Amino acid sequence: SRAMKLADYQAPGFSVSDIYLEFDLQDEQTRVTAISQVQRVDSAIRDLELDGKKLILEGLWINGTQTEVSLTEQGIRLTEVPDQFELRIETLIDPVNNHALEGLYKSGGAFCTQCEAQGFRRITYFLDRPDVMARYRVKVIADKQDCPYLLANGNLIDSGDAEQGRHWALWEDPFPKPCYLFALVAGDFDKLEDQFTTHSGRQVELQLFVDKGNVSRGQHALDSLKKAMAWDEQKYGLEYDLDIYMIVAVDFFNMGAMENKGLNIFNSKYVLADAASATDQDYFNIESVIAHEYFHNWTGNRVTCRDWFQLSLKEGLTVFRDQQFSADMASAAIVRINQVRVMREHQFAEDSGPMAHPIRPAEVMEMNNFYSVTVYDKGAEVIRMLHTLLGEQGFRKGMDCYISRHDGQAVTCDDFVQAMEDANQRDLSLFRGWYSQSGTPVISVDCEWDESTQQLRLDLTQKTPPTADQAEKQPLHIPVAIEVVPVSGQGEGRSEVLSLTGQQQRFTFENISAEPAVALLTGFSAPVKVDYQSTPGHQLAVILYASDPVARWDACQQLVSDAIFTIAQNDARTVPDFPIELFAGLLEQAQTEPALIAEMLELPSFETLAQQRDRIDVDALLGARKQLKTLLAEKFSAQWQRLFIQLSNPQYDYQQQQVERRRLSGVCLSYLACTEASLDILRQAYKHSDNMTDTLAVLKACQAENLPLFDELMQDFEQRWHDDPLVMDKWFALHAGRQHPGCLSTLQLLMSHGRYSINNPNRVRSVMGTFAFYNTEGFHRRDGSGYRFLTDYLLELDAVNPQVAARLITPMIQYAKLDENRQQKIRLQLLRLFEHKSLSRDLYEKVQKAL
Ligand code: B3K
Ligand code: ZN
Repeated sequence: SRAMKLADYQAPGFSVSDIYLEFDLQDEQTRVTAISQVQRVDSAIRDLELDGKKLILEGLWINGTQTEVSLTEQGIRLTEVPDQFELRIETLIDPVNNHALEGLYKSGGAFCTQCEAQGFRRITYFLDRPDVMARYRVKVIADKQDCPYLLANGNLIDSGDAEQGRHWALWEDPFPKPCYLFALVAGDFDKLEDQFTTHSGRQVELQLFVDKGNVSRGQHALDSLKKAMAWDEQKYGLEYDLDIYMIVAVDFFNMGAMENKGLNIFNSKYVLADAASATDQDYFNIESVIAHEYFHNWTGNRVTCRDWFQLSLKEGLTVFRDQQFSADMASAAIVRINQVRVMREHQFAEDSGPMAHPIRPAEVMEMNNFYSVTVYDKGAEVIRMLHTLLGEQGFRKGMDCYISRHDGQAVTCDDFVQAMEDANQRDLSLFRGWYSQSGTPVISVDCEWDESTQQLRLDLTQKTPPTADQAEKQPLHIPVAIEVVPVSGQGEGRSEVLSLTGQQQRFTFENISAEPAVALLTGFSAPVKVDYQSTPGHQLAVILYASDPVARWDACQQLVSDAIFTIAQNDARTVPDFPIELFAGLLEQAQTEPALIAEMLELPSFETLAQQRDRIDVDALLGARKQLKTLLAEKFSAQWQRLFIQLSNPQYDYQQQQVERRRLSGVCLSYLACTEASLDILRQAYKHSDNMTDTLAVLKACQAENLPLFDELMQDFEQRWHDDPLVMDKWFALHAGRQHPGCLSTLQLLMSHGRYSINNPNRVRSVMGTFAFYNTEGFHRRDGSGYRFLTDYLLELDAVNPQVAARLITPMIQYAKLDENRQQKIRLQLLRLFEHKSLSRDLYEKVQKAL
């Protein structure tokens, strides 16, 4: 398998204006008839090559004449075709045995599809590339009893009965689209219905399809959809464009959801919620994913990607839009803090590992490997920087220009930046480097305040370390937001966005009369690391007096990180004093800003800490973090207890103030669990909880501290929830994440549990995903048994579902920061995979890069 290169892009030689698809749905043998109207657009290209995978070709006709084809590596070739013709293709496919969950497959009793990025070629032979856009008419035929609902993109135009207890429906989507946005669903569901009237008065039917018996868990998703529709009109002037919007929740799904035109298909995890079974975080995620897929209707569907290297064109932009939406719906500061965590824990790690790539990759072997935290989340950060540089209004002007200029087209990231430039008359040529350069820039800061001249001088230097894919790096245009606050807390602070464009640059501030503390990168204004030796005193001033909540949280994290590293290095019993003073202050104020203070009281995760050093000592770092946690728990045990009691809520409601209190109360519990006297509190909290958020907080606290109570409560939990797969995922994850000597045998047990199935990605992620990503101690066992365990499993999983397997390997390829012994143990396992005969392209690409 070879890599594809962005530089080799060629426009298609043929276009397809219209396609008619007919599906005769049967479990193991579905017949697909595809009739396309094909036109040659490049007279130099004589043969038509079509993509196809795992298809049985039953027949192919050009203008009604049956024609022979030759097979290619990718599909088929039709030689010397006419300039314009009707192409009819009949294929057979096998949905029931399709466990890769790409193309047409069965989820439980329902037929459904997933075509992005290249799944359509598993349905019929076609030009499976996003710059070929056609109008679709789709006829779905299936058994009436098994599949009362027959759905596809667009509007229903006809339906009727067929022989042998079957029936059919005919759908038409008026908007030309790439085949990755095609979708079909046939099955039996419960349906929730609602309506939305757009700004210009269009009446839209909203339909949400869920598994039978789940109606009461669908309301939040439907409400979220209406909020998203209203928000996009108000914020960007973008309205929905069809008469119907359907969302179907399925249990077997590789990712979160899919934005198919007019027919979104969702992982049920991002649809179903009620107080008893879903956490506040679940409610939040549902709202954000529902919005994300809805926002794709404009940023992705109406304006789509020319080729898959441009994926961030739609994903970075749509993630940015869903972040803006979430910030408006909930607490902006907390939403931002969590996004910063994602960047630091996962994206920085990707940048420093073997899969490093720019947000617009230049080379791809398996496209599914590039639905990455870089393309998505760093992509969103790049859009955010544009927003920062152009301002709210300038950004909106650029968006208006982008949408009106490219509606109905398949375009590039460059087209997007060009629209931003043109609408604002700004030169963004240096900024464009963010699209082609991978890696995390490091900004070093040299800062001096001169009392006599009242000047503050900042020297900023940027340097991007080489990455696996790129040795040479250029300076970038980096917006560095800063806030200067007086250390004494007396007097005014100052906020500004500095534009760092050179490798080194000096900024001078006049009239700084009192000693200042400087907060750098406020709001996380760029996806970079900052190297700045501040003092605990200055960090404290930022925590106390800065106006930017993200900067306050960040200073707090930095102060605590420094303490953890000090403990780890000294291997010492001595803990520096400053975190203790800090916590005393935070605990006192906790009630005034519960949400922010909860985030501040949360110790930086192991993953975040790991990204701050070139080499890490896993054991020392885990030990130090634990030591600090226990110390803070004991020192303030009375405060944690008092606060926890004060925070109890009346009956559960997913409402901001309650969410914030529950979050803080969960943090209290996590400290309380480290103290001896807490057993009764934990037990009572579990017993009296009326919602999943509080219940899970108890279980997590017991798990983290390995309390015997954990097993007792988990048994009770299993008894209550064993019939509910989404809740059982939480149970699986709690077991799989528990750090204890027997954790590998626990994993074995979990995987032989009656509710586990290797065919269901949610189950796999909750057990093996949690283990590999978050059970640091177990996964990184010195003897390498954690790595071997994951590898054994990957070999099995890869044959079933390569996409999910390739996600799970992530923690094992990011080994550069580990000690030599662990690195060697990992390489041994990677070699095992590499030598495996039938390794998927997905895993092959990652393993080969990691070795
Ligand atoms: N566009 C889909 C992701 C498709 C992933 C294919 N492997 C969901 C989303 O980002 O909205
Ligand atoms: Zn998306």
